[in-house]
Amino acid sequence: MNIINARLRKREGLFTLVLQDGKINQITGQAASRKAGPDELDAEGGLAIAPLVEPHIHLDATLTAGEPAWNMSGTLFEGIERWGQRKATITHEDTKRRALATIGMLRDHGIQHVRTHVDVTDPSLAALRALLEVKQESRHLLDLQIVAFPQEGIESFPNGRALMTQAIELGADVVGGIPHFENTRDQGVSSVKFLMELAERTGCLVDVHCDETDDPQSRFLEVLAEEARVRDMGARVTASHTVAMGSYDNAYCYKLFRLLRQSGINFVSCPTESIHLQGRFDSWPKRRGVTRVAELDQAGMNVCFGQDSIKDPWYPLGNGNILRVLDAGLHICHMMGYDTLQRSLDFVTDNSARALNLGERYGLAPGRPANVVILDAENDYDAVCHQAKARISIRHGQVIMRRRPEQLEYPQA
Ligand code: 17E
Ligand code: FE2
Repeated sequence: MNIINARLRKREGLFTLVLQDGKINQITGQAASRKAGPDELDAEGGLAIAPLVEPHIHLDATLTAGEPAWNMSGTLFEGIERWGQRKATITHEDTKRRALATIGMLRDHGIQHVRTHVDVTDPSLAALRALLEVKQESRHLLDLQIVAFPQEGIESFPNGRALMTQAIELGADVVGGIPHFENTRDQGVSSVKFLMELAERTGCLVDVHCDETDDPQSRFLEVLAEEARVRDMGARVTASHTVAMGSYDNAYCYKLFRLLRQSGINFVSCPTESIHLQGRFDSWPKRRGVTRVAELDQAGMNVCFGQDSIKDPWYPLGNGNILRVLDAGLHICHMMGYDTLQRSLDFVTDNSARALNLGERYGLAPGRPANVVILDAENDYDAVCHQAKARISIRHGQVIMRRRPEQLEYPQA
């Protein structure tokens, strides 16, 4: 199949993408727009991009908001408490049904690569077992990475270390953590050492919920980065949230950034989630409660945006549209300079793919998988400005989603 009349990011003109045997065979420039022949798909001047990526979501918790009670304070801590109540009632079927429904929402927004955290502070590991099945059953729609996420702690939860180890043995791809939630600072530090050791021994990637609090004394990021540096694992390690960095003073950050650069770790910010959950213990002025996204980016570190939640105990909204999160993130993080807008899709495509270590499995280039999304936009700036939608999603050379553009009518004209 050929995709014709497509625009490409950061390039002028129209292009044809030749897809063959599930791979991108070649990409060539067109002198002018032309009509589609048989077995050709007309992008109609839309922007062809590598699929959107969701680098941070909790598919075991989505679509549970209000069950059995709503998070009334809007804090992370009440979210964890409410989730604890819901967690007591989860079943295999219930988890699979909600995860698959959410995956449908992600598909509809052109997402084909997802990293999900799954709570493993549950002696039965029921959610993990369900998500391992979901991963297989949704392969035709997206690639799923599963993080063994210790929601209630590794050191502070009964048998926490054993549950993490068992989760990796069962087939989780990524080792998680939550050092700021452990009972003591020492436990936070030892949890990070434990999880890095586990990842190094098993060859897994790492993605830690790190310093998801406005407390400027929460400084586990430096521990994670140093562990990554000495083990030479930085490219395989991601620090998620790191919102305490939004409360660190500049003197500490100056030193911290030197270590972060040396470590080469990746960052995920979830700006809609954090603007909602953080700042809750402030009266006025209220902190933004997001990490230093623009500063990390300017310092040459890899940073991307994730949605985190869709209607769960932490966040009652969300619809699978990562471009909505990009829009919010650019606002919240003071990132609407012209240069940043021109490459804004980096934060939901290439940067996220790098955090997920997708390597050659991702990108619009000959030899890569024939996974392509056509956005209803001419370029990055236009995509954010017009809140573009994914019009067509192609996976392994097959169309898996096609959206009819909305039409406006003006009856009086
Ligand atoms: N769990 C957590 O610790 N933090 C979050 N933002 C979510 C779940 C969604
Ligand atoms: Fe999260």
